[in-house]
Amino acid sequence: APVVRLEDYRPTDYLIDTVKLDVRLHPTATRVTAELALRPNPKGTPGAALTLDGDELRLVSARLDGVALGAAAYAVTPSSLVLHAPPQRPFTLTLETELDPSANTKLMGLYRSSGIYCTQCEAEGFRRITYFLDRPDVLSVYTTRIEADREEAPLLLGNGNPVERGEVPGTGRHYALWHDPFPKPCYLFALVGGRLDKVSQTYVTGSGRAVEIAIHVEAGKGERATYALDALARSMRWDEKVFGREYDLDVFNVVAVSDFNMGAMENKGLNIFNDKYVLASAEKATDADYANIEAIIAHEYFHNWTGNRITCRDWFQLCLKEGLTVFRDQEFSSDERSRPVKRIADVRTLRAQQFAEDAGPLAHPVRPAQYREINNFYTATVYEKGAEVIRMLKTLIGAEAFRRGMDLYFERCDGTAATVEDFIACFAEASGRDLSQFFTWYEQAGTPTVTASSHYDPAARTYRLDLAQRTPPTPGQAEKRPVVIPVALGLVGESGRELPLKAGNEVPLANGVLTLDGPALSVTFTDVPERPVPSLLRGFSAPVRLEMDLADEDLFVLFRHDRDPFNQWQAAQTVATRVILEATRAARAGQAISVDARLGEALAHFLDSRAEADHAFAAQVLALPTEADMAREIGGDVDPDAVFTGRLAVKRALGAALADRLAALYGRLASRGAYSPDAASAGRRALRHAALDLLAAGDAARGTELAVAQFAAADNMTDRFGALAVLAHLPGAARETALADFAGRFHDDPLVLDKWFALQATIPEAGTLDRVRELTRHPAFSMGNPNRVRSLVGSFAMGNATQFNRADGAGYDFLADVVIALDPKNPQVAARLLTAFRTWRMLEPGRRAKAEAALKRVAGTPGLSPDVSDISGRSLA
Ligand code: HT7
Ligand code: ZN
Repeated sequence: APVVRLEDYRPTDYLIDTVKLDVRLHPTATRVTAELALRPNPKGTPGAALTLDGDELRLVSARLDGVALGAAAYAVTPSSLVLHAPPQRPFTLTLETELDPSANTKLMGLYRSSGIYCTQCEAEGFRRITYFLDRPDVLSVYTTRIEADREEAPLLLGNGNPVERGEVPGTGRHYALWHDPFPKPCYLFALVGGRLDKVSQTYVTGSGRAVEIAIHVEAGKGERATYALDALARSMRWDEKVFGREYDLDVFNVVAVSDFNMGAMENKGLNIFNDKYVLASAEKATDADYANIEAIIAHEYFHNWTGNRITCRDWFQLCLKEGLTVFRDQEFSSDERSRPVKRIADVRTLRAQQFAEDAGPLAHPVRPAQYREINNFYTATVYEKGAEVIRMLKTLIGAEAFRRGMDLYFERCDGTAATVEDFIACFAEASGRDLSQFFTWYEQAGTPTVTASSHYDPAARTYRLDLAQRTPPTPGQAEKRPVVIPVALGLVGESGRELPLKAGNEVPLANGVLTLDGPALSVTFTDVPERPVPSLLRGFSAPVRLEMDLADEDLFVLFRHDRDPFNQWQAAQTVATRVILEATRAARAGQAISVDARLGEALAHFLDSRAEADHAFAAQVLALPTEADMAREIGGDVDPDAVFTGRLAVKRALGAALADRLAALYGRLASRGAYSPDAASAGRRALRHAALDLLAAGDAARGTELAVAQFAAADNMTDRFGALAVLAHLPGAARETALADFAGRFHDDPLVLDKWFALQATIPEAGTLDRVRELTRHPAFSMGNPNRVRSLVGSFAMGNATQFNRADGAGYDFLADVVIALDPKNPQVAARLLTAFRTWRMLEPGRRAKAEAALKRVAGTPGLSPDVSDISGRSLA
């Protein structure tokens, strides 16, 4: 595929003001008639040919202003339709195409999922339905007539508001007419046809408009959609309250389908979801599932303003809608649940996904300057780092100016296809600040490292803090500029009191936030009554790596006393990271591992004094850095077996040292009463699970006994699956019995079996690859379903460091085989699986060579999709 560059952006030569679609659904021969009202774009080239995009299309007929097009007037292939000399006035092009939704395994365009007709058009799926100017800066008003067999598809949904429905006499077919008054790009088009159950309610907006909100799910699963419906209503209220944004149509429909390439899609008035992010019940969904459902329902709903009403000019601006909408959904979940715990969870994800991406060959800026395959840019950098950039903006200009900037953006850009420049201009205006250097965050890839050192002068009562930043080179960007880094900070006395923050020299310090915008900055604080411990990057105020050689004892001070809960947690993590690093070094050197007892003592004190105050926070404290966290920390020449051994030794030592406390905590936190997914109850279960996990590491027999009992007695999936997850790390008959029991209980529920597939794929034992291969032949497994593939193969490749990175390279070969086999069917999912190699250069030489060979084998496969060829090519570059 050719490279597309941001600098080459040009407006289209034609505009499409209205689109009238007539879609006659049929399992294998769906007919689509598209009536496009076109006109020359005043910003385009007069007289230019009109080139419409297509993808695997078959044209049946083409008419211009009602007259069949002569053969000489146009050229058509499955991937384009060119009108050589279009009229230089408004005209109508009527195109008829025929599609086979049942044969659509790519799940882009119109396809069938368990008999339900549905669409996925972002990013470039609409061109698989009809020939079109398939780009986000072409905004049109859509009217859609959907026709189908009444028995097969009693429910027919489209974008916008319902206008009319009726029978097609004598055919057994019926139709529905939908009209969406808001001009939109074609990637937001959607339709659904099928036999579905619904849960619904009337939502009254702040200004008193009644909106029918509904969730449609496979027959018999309606009960499991009530949580999602409630989350939707809460999201709508929150957006009114916090961003002043009201919903704008008479109906809002959500449809859940079981075959879906990603999490969900924000089509105007008709969100389509992966059913994993809609369906929940106490018996079948975990607390984490509930939290994800709430977050994704909110995310897609919030797109109505950030993405739909204001869309992107081109796909380079993807972060304009995605980073901003992630920021909005993070804020929603923080308000609905616990802000510090949500922040810790988000930073864990950011580091695990985005920092990993930024440190390897797939690194790219939040706003990339070029791409070959846009589907490969729905990344942690665009989404998660994109959200961090907005968060920093808010920190830098303050909450009030941020809100004014958002209001201005909604007012000024509503109904347009905007750019990141348009967005930032609103905040520059609202705050009176020059944000030109801030813009570097959008253009420069890589994770900056901030180094900090300090000196306290007791006689002068001054404290000097020296900060410096540097960003390592990334592909195509050897030289890096300094970025604007808000460093939220505090000074903590040894006894834990917060010391005054008085900057003695001319430095950019406001509201406890220092702005580091050059390569280095020195600040001298005055009237500092005692030697302070610096608490830097409070709340993780910038997406950077912090290097500071604080003594362990200072970190314990922060862990105990910092008024910022994020930095309390961070301090404990930093100590744990050091302890695991040392254990890993010893393991690699073949030496005996000894574990510094002070970490256990600090955790013991924490369990005794504070664990009960906030269960969810305590669970985060007890969760050690992951193997992947450790690998990133080591940074190169990584031996995943040594990391695993070192980390496990630390976990065992902590489990043994804290055994009595953990057992007591585990007993105290036992479930009482019926399951409820609320944050406090989920926090209690999370801490209980963390206690059991650690306890089982220290004492396998006791852990097995407790986990087996919990598994058998559980009345909810969080407890049952939590017990099974602990058993998964304890080889033996009890584990296999529980796994078999679980499969038997939930044999008819694919979403629950996904948990079972995923768990087995992450067992850190030599037999796991064979187990995974065997599971690919399980009757419930299918390469055609993205959730199954991600659960089994994705969990193996992304969540099992020792077995994916087997020294013999068999893990890599397995993934390469799956990617090559899946690519012709579903390139998007295949390409995403292949990103499991994104950190291959950090491995020790033996594994690195094997990973490279597997990647080269993929890259050399004839007929690769643009998706996989792009990822394999960039990974090897
Ligand atoms: N805007 C959506 C991203 C998306 C997508 C969703 C489903 C299948 C294919 C897709 N391509 C891109 C989802 C979101 O971020 O809200
Ligand atoms: Zn999104």
